Amino acid sequence: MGTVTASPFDFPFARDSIALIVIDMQRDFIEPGGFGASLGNDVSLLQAIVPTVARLIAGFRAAGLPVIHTRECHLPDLSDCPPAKRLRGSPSLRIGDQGPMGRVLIAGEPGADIIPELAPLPGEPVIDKPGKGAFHATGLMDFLEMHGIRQLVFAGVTTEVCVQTTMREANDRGYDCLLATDATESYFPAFKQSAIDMITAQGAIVGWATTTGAVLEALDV
Ligand code: C5J
Repeated sequence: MGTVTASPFDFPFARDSIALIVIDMQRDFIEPGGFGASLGNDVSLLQAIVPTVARLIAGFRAAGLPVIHTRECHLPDLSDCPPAKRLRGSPSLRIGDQGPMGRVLIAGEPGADIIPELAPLPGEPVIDKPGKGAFHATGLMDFLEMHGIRQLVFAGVTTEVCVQTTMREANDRGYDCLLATDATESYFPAFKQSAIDMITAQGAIVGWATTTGAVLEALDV
């Protein structure tokens, strides 16, 4: 077992049971004209991490370690979208509405796709999730168990919503969680920092935080 330099203390790195999980790097959140932009967010903040996430993915692929992708999206008939999620507030576009990139957050529509720069390779799992957390109503846990994965490195968006929710779900299920802080982003920089602080407080109560460089160094690729 190696270590990754991390906060609040070094992360015990188990090469034979670690995977990268890339959360929701979808056109709807990252590109102008998508769902995130329609909510009034500045998507350029999220676009800035794309090269770093790409480096992290390349490192895991080069090391022969699993890369898992997630997408927040719903079935076309919206049967997996709680009305409480779809009908909340008065957004200009609701989930399922026709937007500039097809129906918003609907599986199979262009906006729900992972951005081309980070496209999954054939054979890499893509977990479609109706919630913020990637364990809720998905086959993620089965996949992890089947492949003996006990540790997850996290990247993706947004830090305080889908990334943090999934880290908390994973932590409660007994996984060691390591967040690559330069490979995750929020539309709200203060929320990103708060999420990192909450995750690492109290002796890594949810998990650890590190940099992409430190992860790549541990991978030795
Ligand atoms: C949000 C996400 N922010 N992927 N989704 O609604 O974080």
